[in-house]
Amino acid sequence: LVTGSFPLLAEEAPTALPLATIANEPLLVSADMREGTELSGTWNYSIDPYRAGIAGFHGETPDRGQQRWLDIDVRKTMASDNRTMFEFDMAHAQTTSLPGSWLAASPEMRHYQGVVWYQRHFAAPAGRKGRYFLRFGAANYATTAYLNGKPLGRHEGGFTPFAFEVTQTLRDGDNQITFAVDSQATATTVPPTVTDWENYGGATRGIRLVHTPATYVDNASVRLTTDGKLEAQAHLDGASAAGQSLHLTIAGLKLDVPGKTDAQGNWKASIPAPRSLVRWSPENPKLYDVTLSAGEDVWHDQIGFRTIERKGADILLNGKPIFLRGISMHEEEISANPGRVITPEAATALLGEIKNGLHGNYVRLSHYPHSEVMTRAADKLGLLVWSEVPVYWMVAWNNPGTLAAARNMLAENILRDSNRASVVIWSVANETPVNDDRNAFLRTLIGDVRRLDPSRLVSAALLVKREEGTGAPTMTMADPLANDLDIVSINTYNGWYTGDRLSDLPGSVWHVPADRPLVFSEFGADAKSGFHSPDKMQKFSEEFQAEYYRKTLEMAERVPTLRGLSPWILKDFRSPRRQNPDFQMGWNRKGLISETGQHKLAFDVLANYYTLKSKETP
Ligand code: GCB
Repeated sequence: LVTGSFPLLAEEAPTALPLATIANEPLLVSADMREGTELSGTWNYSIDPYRAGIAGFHGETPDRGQQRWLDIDVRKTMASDNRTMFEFDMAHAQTTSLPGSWLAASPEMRHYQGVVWYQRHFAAPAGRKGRYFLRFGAANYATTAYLNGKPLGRHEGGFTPFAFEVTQTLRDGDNQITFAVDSQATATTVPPTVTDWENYGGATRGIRLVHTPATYVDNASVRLTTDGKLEAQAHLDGASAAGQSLHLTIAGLKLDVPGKTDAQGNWKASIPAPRSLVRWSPENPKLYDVTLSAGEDVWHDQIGFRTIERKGADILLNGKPIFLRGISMHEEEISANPGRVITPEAATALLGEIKNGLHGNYVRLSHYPHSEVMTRAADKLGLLVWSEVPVYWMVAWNNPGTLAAARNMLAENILRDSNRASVVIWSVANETPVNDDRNAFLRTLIGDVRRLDPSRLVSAALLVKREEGTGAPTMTMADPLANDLDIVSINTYNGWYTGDRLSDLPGSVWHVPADRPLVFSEFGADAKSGFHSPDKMQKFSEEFQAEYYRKTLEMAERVPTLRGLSPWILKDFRSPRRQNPDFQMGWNRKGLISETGQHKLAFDVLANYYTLKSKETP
């Protein structure tokens, strides 16, 4: 299109590109089950620290020489036209492997935050028909994408999938994708600049060209309701979406439900669940093959059916009270590679430590939506999941753009995982300060969850008011948001960040709502794997961490409404905040497992506790 033609059209300026949100992007629910072209592998990349490819030196359209998305052979153009001026040459830039954070691409990239451009070529599938979508599993944080020199759009948010339709932009034979990812957090991004984890910039999850028929199932879900029905819904997109006949088939239940979409391409059905239905649970994570055939499209997923409710202070799974034996987890592999790529094998290994090592039934996926690979692994392995959006610490509560970004990532997460039986709790925030603006912001998110997914529970990790006593402190839930949540979740670090003696912890007094389940969503202490001290009171020793767990668990046992735990954290993780030169060196050491996979003493303390707990309640 633009080879040799100057100047660029105004609408090609990246800042003018449409922002992909759930209101306008293809949802492609269960896209990972569809056929497509894998675009993982080798990509060229080029850093752009001054964002010269995003805006020109006076803030307008980028300078000619910086337009990295152009479909041109720079060398040839320069050789044939000496008016051409190029500062870059993507085709000859260094290469890296995607998906993966650029922090691992080279030593120079280890601490880079800003814009990186990526480019690769691929051959269009032969005999194209139907529709094609370029889908990113996630790219952190803001992405601008181009195909064959044409702008596709932008996306904000580092942990949820997004897609652009490219049916018209694809061409026969060779195609060129270029995209820029800006990892720079600001005061208005979600999360903002200060977090307690590494900001892994880049395309950290898979990129695929997804193929569908001309009319396809864009969104579909099937779930079990508390009154014993299977509730199905679907939305078709395309020219023949309206009045389309379809069939929902669940072979394992001998179920074949015919239907027809309405004028908007929507379909809904509610049928009594067959008696033979085996409910999904951590003990028996039964998944059914579910198919929705609509016209030329066959939508497919593997779905478990279960119910989750709150009744007074109880959490009911399939109608029975349950205690959440869990742990929190960052999206970190058990290896020292900072690329942050989670493969199915890595996800199964990590969750296996919880399920088989700790005898757990639950994981808090903190502090952002983890890869769909992870929630699929949780479905298969049988672990309940808390999924969170990165509304973390200090967010720009007053900024409408910040709220819009948070709402969009929450909606993208809910839509992506609507068919995951494992996901039972949506969390809207972590450790945020109580004030009117924040309360309004979080209530909007809670309202979104209730509207988009009334079938699951909503929570947020809150802080409590602490009053010193003579021995143990008194802890009071004073956050008004507690009343808006199904589960009151509290992060507590008494005995680590406070001066409490560990022996005093069990005597702590907890004033928490009596009518709601309480979960200790975090507690923890750093320990450097292999650092031992005969004195249990030596911080950073494995002995201290183990004793801290013993005493905190004793404390937790005394809270009558306690229905779950997700201590901090499964595995040591990178955090620029943690620079103690003897013990941390850039790692938060609160893991029960070291970054190289060594179990610390506290691992067994928690495992023994959960073994006992599993005998009390399933
Ligand atoms: C917290 C945060 C978590 C931190 C942890 C810590 O309360 O929610 O993100 O990493 O404490 O280690 O201090």
